[in-house]
Amino acid sequence: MTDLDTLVHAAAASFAEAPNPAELENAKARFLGKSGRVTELLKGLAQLPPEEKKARGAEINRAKQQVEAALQARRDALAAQELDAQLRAEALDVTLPGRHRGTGGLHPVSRTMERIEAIFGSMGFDVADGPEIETDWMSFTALNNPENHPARSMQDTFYVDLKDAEGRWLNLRPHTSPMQVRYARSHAARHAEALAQGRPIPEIRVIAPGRTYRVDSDATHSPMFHQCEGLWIGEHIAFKDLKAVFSDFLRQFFETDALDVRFRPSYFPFTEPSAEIDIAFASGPNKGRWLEVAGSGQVHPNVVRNFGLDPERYIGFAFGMGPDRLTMLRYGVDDLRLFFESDLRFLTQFR
Ligand code: 2NL
Repeated sequence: MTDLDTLVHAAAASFAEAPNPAELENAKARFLGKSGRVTELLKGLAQLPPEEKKARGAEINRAKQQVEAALQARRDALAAQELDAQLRAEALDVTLPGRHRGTGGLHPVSRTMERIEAIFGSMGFDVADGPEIETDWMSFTALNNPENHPARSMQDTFYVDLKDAEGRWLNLRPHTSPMQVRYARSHAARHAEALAQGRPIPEIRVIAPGRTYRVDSDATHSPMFHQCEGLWIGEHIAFKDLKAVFSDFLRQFFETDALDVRFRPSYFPFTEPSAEIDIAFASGPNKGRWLEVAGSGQVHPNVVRNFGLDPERYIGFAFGMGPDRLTMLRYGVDDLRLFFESDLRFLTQFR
């Protein structure tokens, strides 16, 4: 083996040991760099007598080409290794099922809320929305609830372990009535102005849909449920208007005129007289059965006074219904809890 063969072998071995491109370039420098072993040999040619130079130069160049070939081979091998590793790391299983971009849909109770808002909207009702945490006065006192009424108890109402800035205990509103009180009171300035000018006051015609809370939980009661209350106050708003408005609403909501509506005397602290509203379908699974769908009545004078209005002059009606129950009736759902379990197998049926 000549000294050049040894050199080529040493270079090939050294390239083979380089585990990555950076170390391979270091190894290259040791042989082909400015003071690498091959370069030193070429520089040494100058000392040779002219007759030996040509042959020795050709041998060194051949050796240099072999070293360069070994270098290129190792570069290619390392690049192939790297590509291989990358392909393995980024491997895709093209047989996996694709991910669907599901189409969203409205919750069935939201659909009901939207229908209620659209129907009452078409009858000129405004829609009011507001706080779910309320004061005692808003939830109970303003609505003529006696100081020791059981609805105020911790067995019925969720209290918040916090007082407001005035030191009053707060509750999760047990109905949406507080929002109607807020709405009526916020219009008091407009009313005062109209009165001062001898004009009739603008009517209060509003619905308040939203979440409400009570200590109650079974197949027909959820601690969080929905309510939609309505209020129409003016100078000549009578019980017949309640009957017309609500009967019309029910027939539009259930999309049928084959529907009996009954106003059955009842009692609520905030209305006098009061009535439970029942309906009976002329066909379908509930055919001929009276179903309770809302409470209603003529707003109690004390409540009108708490709106900031004179009960001798202003009168009207209010009603309260449960959109959860209306949704159950409309779609034939028999367990309220299905609405709040977020099971897509149930919810996607309403898309
Ligand atoms: C029920 C009872 C009712 C009202 C709600 C109401 C609101 C104000 C003033 C007077 Cl601000 N009344 N709301 C009146 C009668 C009945 O609902 O059982 N709902 C499911």
